[in-house]
Amino acid sequence: MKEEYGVNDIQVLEGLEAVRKRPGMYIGTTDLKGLHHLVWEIVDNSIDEALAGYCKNIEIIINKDNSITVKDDGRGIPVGIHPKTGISTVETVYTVLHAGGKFGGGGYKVSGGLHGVGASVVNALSKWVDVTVYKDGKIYNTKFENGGKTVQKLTVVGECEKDRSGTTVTFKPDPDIFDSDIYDYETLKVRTRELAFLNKGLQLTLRDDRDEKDTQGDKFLYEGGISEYVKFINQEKTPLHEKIIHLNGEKDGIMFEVALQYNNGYNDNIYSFVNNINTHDGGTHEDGVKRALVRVTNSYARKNNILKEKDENLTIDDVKEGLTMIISCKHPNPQFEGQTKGRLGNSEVKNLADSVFAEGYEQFLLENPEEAKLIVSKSILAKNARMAAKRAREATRKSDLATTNFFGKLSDCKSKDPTISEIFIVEGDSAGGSAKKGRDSMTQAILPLRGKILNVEKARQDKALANEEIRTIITAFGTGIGEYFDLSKLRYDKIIIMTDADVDGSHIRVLLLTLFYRFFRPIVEAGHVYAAQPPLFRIMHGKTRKYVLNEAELNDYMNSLPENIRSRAEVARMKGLGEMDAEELNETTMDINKRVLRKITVEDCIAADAIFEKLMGDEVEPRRKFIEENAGYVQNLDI
Ligand code: 1YM
Repeated sequence: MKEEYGVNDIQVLEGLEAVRKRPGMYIGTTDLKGLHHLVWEIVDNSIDEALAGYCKNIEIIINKDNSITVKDDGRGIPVGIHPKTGISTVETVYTVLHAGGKFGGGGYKVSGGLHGVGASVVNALSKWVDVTVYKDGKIYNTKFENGGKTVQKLTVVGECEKDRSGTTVTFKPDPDIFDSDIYDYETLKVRTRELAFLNKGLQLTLRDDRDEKDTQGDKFLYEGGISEYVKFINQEKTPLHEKIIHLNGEKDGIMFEVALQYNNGYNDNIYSFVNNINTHDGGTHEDGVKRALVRVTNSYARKNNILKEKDENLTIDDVKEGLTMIISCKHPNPQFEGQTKGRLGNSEVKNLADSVFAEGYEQFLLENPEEAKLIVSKSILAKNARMAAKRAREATRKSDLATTNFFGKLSDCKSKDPTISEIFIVEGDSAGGSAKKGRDSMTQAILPLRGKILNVEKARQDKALANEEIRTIITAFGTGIGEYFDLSKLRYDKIIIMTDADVDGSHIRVLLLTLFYRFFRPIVEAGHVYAAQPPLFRIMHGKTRKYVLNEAELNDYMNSLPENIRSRAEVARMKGLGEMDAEELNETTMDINKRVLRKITVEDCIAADAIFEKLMGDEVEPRRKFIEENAGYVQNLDI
């Protein structure tokens, strides 16, 4: 044994051990996000192979045991002996922690040399890994166990057709490292689809072998690339012009691409990417496009006298209303900035983005005067509304918390410490009354809502801000909105939506979520929004009162009772919050030691928006379809 272990082997094991000791350094977290991150580390290598022009198909499979298989038809990882390590290149890629293997890297690697950095990280964090390479008529295989210890060196295990090539990797995440080892199909699907949009012509397939029925899986292949992404986002919306504008350019190995289409809505959906990674804080690629968009629109509007001499220029806020836009940049040496590395810093990209966009967009406006007029007129309407909204926002900001009646029906908590304060937004005055009596008035504020709040998906901001309920919420939160938004001013750690477990209740919940998503997205992203889970059943026997959340819990509880008690237990279905008295409401839904809260997250803003649009937007047909398709899943329908 001793002789087989050289200096290299020891260094290798130390490297992978470092990853196991501090996985967060390499994959961010060890929760569900980290678990899914492993998949993308492996898929990244296949995507690089596709960007190099050698791979057309990538398949991702969730196996029955929650291990993951990734297959591609690229050249196959090189099988020869690596000059530096003296072992096969495949094994080197999977066991040597490259210097660049830090969280946040990955993606397009035209520079070479840094290839496959994530593979060794995945190996370090896996119970076992199996790598098969098809190349030159041979099938090669190597295996690792328990955090990357080689249990089978690269060996020829069979023969294949001479023209077949590719790499197949299967790995099982180590349950000692991750909180959960169950993969979520939807999470993988959203990103797989996104990768297909961002890499035109590349076919990605996702399949769930845990599900007996799902044999086909989902296939994603978009010849139109990001144009089709724009179309996808706008599918439930009403576009202002039919054609999707798609522009691209290249300079010094930097590829830049943008696709856009306006719709008649009031929100924007602008998403930018660098090397397939979402730059959620924008950066030079986004800045360049926005600068050009504002300049070209203003100049067109002036030349055609749609914007008069006395009128102020349009700003980015005006021209982005109703805009769906995808920006994608492939850069050999990207510099990511900001605390979460979500911003592209490379200054040379700004002018490239500006010039590619300006030239192409100007031409589009000239060649399509009717569409141009629609777009520019919309921006001018947006500007007028924006100025009215600004006055309204200033009013919400200036209002003095102590003296104003803006607070409407808010019963605030006594504590001014935001880290321990919570606000319950409660459906209906009667539940609001019970909540007020049952709360801990030191830390819990209550805001009762009468009826439905305004649907902000269908209203411009000025109208939304004229709505009293919405103004009360804005003032209560304390953050302001738009350019005045400041997360550090949030007055509550938890914003808890408390609605009935019926159709009206979920409608109000969706309306509130729409408001939060559109006006207070950072609050949702920072994990401050929750849904209360009021109980659905009350069971009484003797002096015992027990509340349970759903039918499954009811059955479990009933089965746990001795027969003589069970037969005498009284089960009542809770009709709504209003039915509970203050004590019951406190005990079941508000008491921090007993209640169950569900955290609302925006895992994927794009997918969330699609659902909001479906449920709340102009088009009736998608809503009808959604209801039809999902009606079967509805539990506890109460009309
Ligand atoms: C399912 C995972 O890893 N595919 C893959 C990886 C590589 C290559 C092809 C490849 C790259 C090169 C030459 C090159 C990698 N090679 C390396 C390294 N799929 C998967 N497909 N030949 C093949 O870049 O020159 C790292 S990854 F470093 F060995 F070249």
